[in-house]
Amino acid sequence: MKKRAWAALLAVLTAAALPAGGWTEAPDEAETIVTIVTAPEQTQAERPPCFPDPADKFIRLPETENYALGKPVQASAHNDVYVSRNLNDGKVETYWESKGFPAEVTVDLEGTFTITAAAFCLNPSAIWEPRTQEITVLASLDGENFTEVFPAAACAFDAETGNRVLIGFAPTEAAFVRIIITSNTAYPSHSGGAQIAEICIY
Ligand SMILES: [Ca+2]
Repeated sequence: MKKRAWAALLAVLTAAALPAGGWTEAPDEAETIVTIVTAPEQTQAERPPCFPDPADKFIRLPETENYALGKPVQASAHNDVYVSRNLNDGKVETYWESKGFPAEVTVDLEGTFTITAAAFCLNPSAIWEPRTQEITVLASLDGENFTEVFPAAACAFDAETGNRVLIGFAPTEAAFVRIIITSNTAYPSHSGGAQIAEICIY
């Protein structure tokens, strides 16, 4: 079929599909049957009691300022791509892994604060099996002389409780915090090391 014949046929079909006089606006009456439904303002997700939030079992972290977040960090050697900046980037999906033991991390708080607690987090995914890591916490005002505020202890990480460890200690003035980790039951081999996704200081 030639192009002119196609155009004529298309015009006939288009005219047949349109109502007489072409398209018209919807009648005003349509607006009168619209029902407006209002609902209470909901500002956050709500969960019925019959669906408990898995996070309810998580160890609660303080809501006060985390003095370590984004601050300069120095750490002993790391494995592969698990570098020290992963320690306080605010993401539990990124972690630091030391190259052997003892592993040491020092956070410069960039100011002097009265600290009372520290938290150590791993990814809460169950892929991260339960483990204990022996951790010591020390504090310093000058970055050279450190005092122990939490003596070495086996800290248990478990995805069931959020893979978090929260420790408290006597209020201490600190500008630097040092963490020493001497074992990790999930990675004890010669090439293994400490694993921490986030260090938080409160
Ligand atoms: Ca991280």
